Amino acid sequence: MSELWRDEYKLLEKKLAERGLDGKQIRTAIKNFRCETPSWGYGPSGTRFGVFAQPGEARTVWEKFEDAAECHRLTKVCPTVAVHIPWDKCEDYNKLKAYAAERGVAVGAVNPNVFQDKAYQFGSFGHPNKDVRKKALAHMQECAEIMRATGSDILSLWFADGTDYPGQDDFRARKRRFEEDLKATYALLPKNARMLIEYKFYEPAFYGTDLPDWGMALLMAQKCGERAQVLVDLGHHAQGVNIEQIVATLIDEQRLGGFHFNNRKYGDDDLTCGSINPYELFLIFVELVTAEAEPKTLPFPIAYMIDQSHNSKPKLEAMIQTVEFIQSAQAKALLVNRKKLNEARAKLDVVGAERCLTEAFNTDVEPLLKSVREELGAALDPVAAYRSSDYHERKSHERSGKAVGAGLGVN
Ligand code: PSV
Ligand code: MN
Repeated sequence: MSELWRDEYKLLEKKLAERGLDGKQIRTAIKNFRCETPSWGYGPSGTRFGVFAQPGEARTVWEKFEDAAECHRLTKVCPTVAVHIPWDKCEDYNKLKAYAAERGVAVGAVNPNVFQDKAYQFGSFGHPNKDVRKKALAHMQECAEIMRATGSDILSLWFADGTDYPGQDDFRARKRRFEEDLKATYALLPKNARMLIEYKFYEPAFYGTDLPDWGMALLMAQKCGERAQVLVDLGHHAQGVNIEQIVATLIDEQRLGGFHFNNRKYGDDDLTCGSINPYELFLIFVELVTAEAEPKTLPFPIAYMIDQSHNSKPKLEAMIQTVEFIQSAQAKALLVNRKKLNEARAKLDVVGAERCLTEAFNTDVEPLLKSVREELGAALDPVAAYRSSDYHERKSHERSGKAVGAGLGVN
């Protein structure tokens, strides 16, 4: 790789000093940023219309962790892996913990799955039948035990519950069932663990989703306790919704628990984060880095997680590319001169305030990221390093045969 970026970095350092920004602080924030990758982003997935297996894709939970470890080896910022149960069900979770540790990673958030089993056709916690709710709660208990065995401190909840037609069920009764079962789940959490509640406005329910928006997720979190927080999945909003404002509101209420990064154009598309609307991602990060720079604003660290599963891009390559996009948005957000921004706001200088943002967004942060990656011992250009390695080819040879377990769109 050409060394030109070093000169570019020196120039950028000068530019930052000129803008009155603290380069050291910015580097530290980039260096400390960590992002969890999802096991389901490495395994088989598909659309409603079909599943097209990719050569070399992970077939088992062990292989998913192998790929996640490769992502971490190249980026050095993805040390944890979210698991989805039962997709990643295994006989011995202590063994999984040790296997992960040997490869330099660890189990991150545990995601219960109360949407795929036939019993959940009409819901889980929202189901009118007590036995189905009991079954869902028993699964929560199983997940809490997996958390204990693996050392995970996040239970990440998403429910497919809802109704398809007007009149199908009683909204208030469903809300009360959810409240009761979420409280019961909260009581199952291991000590010091958190419970994140994810919302989604539609799909698979087409009329009324039980946890459709941040308001409902927040309400439920507040009813459960301070270790219950909201999870924002970037693909779970209607067109045009101001996600950065939601993020700011949740931060202010001390209930922003974590993120599921991805991007959407139409529905819950699970596209590469930042590939469709990088400016929106940047604006979200402006809220995040501002809060992170303030003491005592966040009761718990924000859990940054990716929730993507690629069908057209090679999975591991797409994951590494995603991490790069996210780091770029964070770095740009860190370049906003917040002092100048606050002054412009106080003077009602609308253009001046916006220019503080665009100046940062338009800065080329690649040299800065390369310099931090060098310090972290990561590949300077992780995607390029992966593409020129023989990892994909090797795995394609090793991994022939059918996947074990299920994944997105795969039953
Ligand atoms: C649902 O669309 C979701 O975003 C939830 O986070 C699930 O856990 C994940 O996708 C995988 O189905
Ligand atoms: Mn999600």
